[in-house]
Amino acid sequence: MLSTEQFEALDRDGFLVLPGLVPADRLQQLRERIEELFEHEGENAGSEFKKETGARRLANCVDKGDVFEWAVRMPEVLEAKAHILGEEFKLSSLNVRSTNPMSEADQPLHVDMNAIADERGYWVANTIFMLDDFTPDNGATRVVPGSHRWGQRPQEQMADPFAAHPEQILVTGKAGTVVICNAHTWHGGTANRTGGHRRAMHAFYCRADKPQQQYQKRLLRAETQARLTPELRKLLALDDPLNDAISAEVALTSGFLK
Ligand SMILES: O=C(O)CCC(=O)C(=O)O
Repeated sequence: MLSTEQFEALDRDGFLVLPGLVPADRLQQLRERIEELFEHEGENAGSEFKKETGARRLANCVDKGDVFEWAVRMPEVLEAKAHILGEEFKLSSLNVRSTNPMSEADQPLHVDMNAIADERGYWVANTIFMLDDFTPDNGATRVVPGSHRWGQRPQEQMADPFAAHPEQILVTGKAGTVVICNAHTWHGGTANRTGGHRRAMHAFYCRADKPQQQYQKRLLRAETQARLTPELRKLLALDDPLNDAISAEVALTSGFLK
């Protein structure tokens, strides 16, 4: 499904922008369900993972409606993940991050899970679903192209990872765009200087031998686990003893700059 040129761009830049991948009806269903969840969860929203000043967050989204299930098994996304991580990978978490109107601060540049590629290669890969247009003013994600190849973390190389990096670019696009991200690439959300929310959903994957950010087997209710297809059970590593051994302890402890 992805072309040779797209794979080359992903390898070179560490991210790939795929416009128009989410159909309008899916986009609408997602936005509606997400707003329902923010309303319903109130102060607890995001608490399975973390809360963040300046942004609304939801975590553990596979457990929160079947509208989320298709997102974690989109063929284009899975193909790109296999390219980055190798054939053996799993979902690490499915979260929503919505930058508040007039939020003042950029996130620091970071790599997800603080991950550095090891002797087997890359082990984290993220996906940003733009649920609203990402514009230069509303908190679009900043990315430093090629930084996944440096084998370094921003907080060790920059005096101030909150500051602008000379090589950073803003990833803008229309709602429905999907950004595939090698999550070793330095990136972060930016300040939202508009009066509207900027909503994104993050489908985050990791290599099979690494811990999940959110241990799906513990977080998903029994009724959710019972309805998942074998394909999804495998993708979430629900029947994987190795995952049980490595994910239970670190679950819920990892965030950027930790
Ligand atoms: O929402 C974004 O633009 C990026 C968020 C991100 O990188 C994070 O929360 O780790």
